[in-house]
Amino acid sequence: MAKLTFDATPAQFETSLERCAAIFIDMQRDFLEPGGFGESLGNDVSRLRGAIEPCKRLLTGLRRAGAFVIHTREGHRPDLSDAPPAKVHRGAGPKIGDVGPMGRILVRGEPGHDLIEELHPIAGEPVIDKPGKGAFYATELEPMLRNRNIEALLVCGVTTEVCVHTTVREANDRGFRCAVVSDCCASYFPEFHEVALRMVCAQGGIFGWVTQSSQVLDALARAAQ
Ligand code: TIU
Repeated sequence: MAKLTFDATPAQFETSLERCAAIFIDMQRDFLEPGGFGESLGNDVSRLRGAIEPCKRLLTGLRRAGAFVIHTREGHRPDLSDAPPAKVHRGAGPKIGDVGPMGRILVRGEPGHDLIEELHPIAGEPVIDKPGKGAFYATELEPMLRNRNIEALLVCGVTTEVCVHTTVREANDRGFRCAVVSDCCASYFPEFHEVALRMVCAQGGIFGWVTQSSQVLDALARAAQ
């Protein structure tokens, strides 16, 4: 096993290249570009774009090291049969399923639902389509991780306090150890980003660990030697 060890809060994170997976959560046009779901909820989508470059750099290092990379997308079937009415009818602006500049909002197969071009998956990187905020709810993520004997997750994506946090909580309760990569996550609310990260690693790491992409990149380079 190739050891993967890096500094994190509240303590050093130790796993192996073989037993960890990196998960990029919802880096979709619907959240990062104007005219999608994020904006329909009243958000300034430009706030998320700072995470793109760190994610790109980390993805390059992960691929070079041969790490297992998974992407997720939040979205619904075109008939919205998997979209709870309580979710569809929330908010004051356009709704899930309405037509916007990037096609129907948060609907699978529409341009806005796609991952941003900078972070498109390559062959061998599964894409999980999820109807909820957490990546485990109503998806095949858990068996996919168990089948590969994965025990640790490197978590990146948007938004920190919504889909990243929900996924980390779901993962933690299932026995996976999560290291959230702070500069590879972003929120429409900078203060929520900061507090969400603090919540993950408070109380001795109640939900997991928090680190930076530079730490993970150094560790990947060491592990791949
Ligand atoms: N609204 C918001 O901050 N996030 C979401 O609705 N989904 C994700 O975080 N992916």
